[in-house]
Amino acid sequence: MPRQFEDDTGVITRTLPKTKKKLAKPPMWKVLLHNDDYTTREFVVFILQGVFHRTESEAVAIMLHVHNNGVGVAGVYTRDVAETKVEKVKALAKEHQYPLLCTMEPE
Ligand code: TYC
Repeated sequence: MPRQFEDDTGVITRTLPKTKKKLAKPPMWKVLLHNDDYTTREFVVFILQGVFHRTESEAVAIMLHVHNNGVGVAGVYTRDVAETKVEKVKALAKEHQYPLLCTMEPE
């Protein structure tokens, strides 16, 4: 679009440049927790509260969903944040010697 034009009566019209371009929403990633037979329920709740900032009742509901269904979403984040969450869960699981598996996939 021209920024400035003159019509047949001599009136000059100017269009102000856009000051706020809309940005595309970033792709989002689901961070998944996987069930296993050895990680304690309490540890999974601790992870969901500490790493994913879930309330106690949200954490218990997600943990039970994973326990009953095999996998569940701990949270949805941009890729960098999701990667950091996965690394934190891995480090804590290793530190506490649990086999808890945490992965991420595009939403
Ligand atoms: N299945 C585990 C138990 O019965 C609990 C558990 C839930 C483990 C969720 C991992 O991601 C998990 N102790």
